[in-house]
Amino acid sequence: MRKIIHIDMDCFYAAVEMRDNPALRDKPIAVGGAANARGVLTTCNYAARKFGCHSAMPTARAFSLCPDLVLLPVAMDKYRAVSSDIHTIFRQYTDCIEPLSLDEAYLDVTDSAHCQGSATLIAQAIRNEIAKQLHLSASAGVAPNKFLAKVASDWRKPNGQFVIPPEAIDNFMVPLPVKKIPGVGKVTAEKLHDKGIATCGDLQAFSKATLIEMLGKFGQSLYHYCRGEDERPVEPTRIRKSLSVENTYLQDLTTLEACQKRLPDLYAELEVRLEKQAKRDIHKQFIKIKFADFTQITRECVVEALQLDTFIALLSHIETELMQPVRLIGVGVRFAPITPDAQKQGALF
Ligand code: TTP
Ligand code: MG
Repeated sequence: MRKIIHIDMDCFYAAVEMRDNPALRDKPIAVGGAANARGVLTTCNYAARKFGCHSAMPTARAFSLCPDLVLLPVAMDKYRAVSSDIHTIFRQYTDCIEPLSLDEAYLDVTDSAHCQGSATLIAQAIRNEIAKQLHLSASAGVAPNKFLAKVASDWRKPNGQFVIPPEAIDNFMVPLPVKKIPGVGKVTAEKLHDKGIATCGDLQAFSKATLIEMLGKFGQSLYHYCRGEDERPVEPTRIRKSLSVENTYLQDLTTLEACQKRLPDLYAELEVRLEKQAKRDIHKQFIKIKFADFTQITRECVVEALQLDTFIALLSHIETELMQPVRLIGVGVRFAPITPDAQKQGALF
């Protein structure tokens, strides 16, 4: 039986901004892009959430809900530095840490000797250290697996923790709404609701085969999740080797020019994704094309720095006469390997 802690910082980017400028503390604040540039909120504090503001909401809409909202630009480097400090605290308790984003991580403390081996006390201690050293609040979930720990960390948010011991799993799962399962978004939830399934208890009545038929591969995970089962280990060395974004087009693209026109949008999205993670040296850029018959090719080249023009060049090197209609374009980068030193400094997330 494992002991897993899932830690999730409370309104992370907004909390960092409030900490660094106490005058903001009692105001509704959000971090995100400007209203006039089709910006969206990356997050907002709890005062703003009371007005109905939330992550991914268009900034213009947020201002219409909350005219006094204080909007701050996204300061990624600052959040990365704080994230690194949080991981330094984690590492005092275990090396088995799997970051999910800057503000979220799984910790496997099964073999930790700290706090008499109590995962509950370790979670408490980590949250205390985060509060004491960094003046930020975190929430934690403690459970025998990753799935339950993640659900649990949301249970007493903000600044709380919730423990699901093995003997409590069955009672916890039966009434749990399906939309609390990570990975069940709006679409899946609606699909399930249409079948009269609202809770994990409802889901438990379905066979694995039926769930797979209904939801594809995710149906198999769901079969286990709705019983509170999850065998996935915490994977501490999830070092990204590459990062890419891709898009499948509603209508196949039939000319090189039509393909080229799609590159700036893909490039912009790639830049956003790169922004969100630790700074890494980029070694290569690649482009991936999937044709109408589902065959695909990739082309890549070594680069010193990321450039849109490189993708345009890679695309034009693909023999146009061989081209069938294109259904998908992807653009991405491959990272240079991380040195052990950088690894120690926690530059992985
Ligand atoms: P979350 O943990 O989802 O949100 P949060 O920490 O702001 O709030 P909560 O108290 O509910 O945990 O995301 C962590 C950070 O990731 C968040 O502060 C901003 C960023 N983020 C985005 O950039 N875009 C998004 O759509 C979401 C959800 C988060
Ligand atoms: Mg969070």
